[in-house]
Amino acid sequence: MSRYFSDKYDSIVALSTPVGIGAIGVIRVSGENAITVVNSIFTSKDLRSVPSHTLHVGLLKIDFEILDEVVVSIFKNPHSYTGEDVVEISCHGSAFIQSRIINVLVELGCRLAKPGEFTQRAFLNGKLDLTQAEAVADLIASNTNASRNTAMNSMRGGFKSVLSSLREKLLFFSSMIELELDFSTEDVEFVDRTSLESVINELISNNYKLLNSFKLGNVIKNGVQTAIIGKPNTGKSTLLNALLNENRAIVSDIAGTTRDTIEEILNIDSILFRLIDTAGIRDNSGDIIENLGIEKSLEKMKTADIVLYLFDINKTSVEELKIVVDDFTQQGINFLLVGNKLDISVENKEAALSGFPNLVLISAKEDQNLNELRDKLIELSVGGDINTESTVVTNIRHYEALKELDKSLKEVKTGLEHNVPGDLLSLDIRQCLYYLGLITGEITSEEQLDMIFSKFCIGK
Ligand SMILES: Nc1nc2c(ncn2[C@@H]2O[C@H](COP(=O)(O)OP(=O)(O)OP(=O)(O)O)[C@@H](O)[C@H]2O)c(=O)[nH]1
Ligand SMILES: [Mg+2]
Repeated sequence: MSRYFSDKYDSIVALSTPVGIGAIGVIRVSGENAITVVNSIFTSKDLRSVPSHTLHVGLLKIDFEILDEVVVSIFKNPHSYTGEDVVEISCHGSAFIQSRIINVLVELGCRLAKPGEFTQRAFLNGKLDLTQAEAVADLIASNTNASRNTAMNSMRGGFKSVLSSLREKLLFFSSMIELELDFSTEDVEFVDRTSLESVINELISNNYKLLNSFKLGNVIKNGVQTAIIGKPNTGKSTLLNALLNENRAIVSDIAGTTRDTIEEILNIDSILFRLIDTAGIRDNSGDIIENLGIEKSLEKMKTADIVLYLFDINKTSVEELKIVVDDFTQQGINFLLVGNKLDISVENKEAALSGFPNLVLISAKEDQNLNELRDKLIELSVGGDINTESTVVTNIRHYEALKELDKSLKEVKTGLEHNVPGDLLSLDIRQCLYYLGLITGEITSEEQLDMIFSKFCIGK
């Protein structure tokens, strides 16, 4: 039963640290009555009269039960994460204590927070726009320098400010058009069309940079599925081990050693490659298990972002490679040809193979040219440029809206070129502003917000 709240002003509570035993646990409470309700079980002083951004040590007690000795942090609205009154209780990290305190707070009228609800409230209270709120989840999920940097940049308003400068330019453009509309009866072209065109071109090119950054953004966020494919005994497992710098996969000179796929993560310059070692592909192996492995290899080949096609340079003819390249090209597979066993190569193969694109010759066993291979992997996945300092679009929702924005901007441009009346141009500009609003959350629906925030963890 609620002792303190009506539904409208409910206060939410959740454990913000991971569930389980730890040195300390942090329980977060946010809402109009957050301070009052914690105060009702805090025994050492009256939290309602302490200043914001202060810490207080004391016992939490309900009836005759001492719940724990805790440190309470007080943040008063609007200067808190959610924009509401927030209390963070740092308690001892016992799972029992944490859940007991939360249960008591719920008995006193708090409601258990939904995933991401603290951040959702921050958004609803105007503390963050949607790009910043989404970046909070990305920051929590970040696992490399690059993913940390891009998320941090967005969370601190980097993407927001790029979008607001686009928005300002659009508004400037639209005000020029409207000026022209106001004077339309006077039969003069009040606004110079060339300057309008230069503004719209600038907008298109700025947006294009954002769209272009998504290739990198996607790779930073999701990693790159990289399948090592080739005939048996070409050294696929040896290559996996060499890149990982550990003996992960069994290597032997028996063809058909690898039966099942093996997946491991390799970090090159902050990009995570999901390396997949596969069973060597050959016809009629006669072994059922090996054939199943080969089927899996073919499947991985089709779904991978990059296929490393490994071949033994001493046993592979140029004609054979040409067939492979044609086949990959036809299937639209992003591939890199990797000639292995350079250390025992008797003839100089480099000249013969020089006509092939995306080729690197290595020795997996003797660690020759593996850095060149790493560079090629980066080049193939992100075009070689990993600049996480500038704004990088990592979110598919943003990317889709930017694509629509691009279409609308181009419609404005075509309209200008065909001298369409200003009121029609205005409509297209409004459409552009709409797509910007979708990204930042100025235009959104409850369902969309629920969908976005449901991906967060509880307590954030
Ligand atoms: N000389 C030389 N031998 C290599 C090199 N790479 C792999 N080998 C040898 O080639 C043999 C096969 O290596 P694996 O890594 O097991 O080959 P694989 O492609 O995984 O073979 P399957 O799993 O059967 O498809 C082993 O004897 C390796 O030591 C290399 O760069 N140079
Ligand atoms: Mg193998």
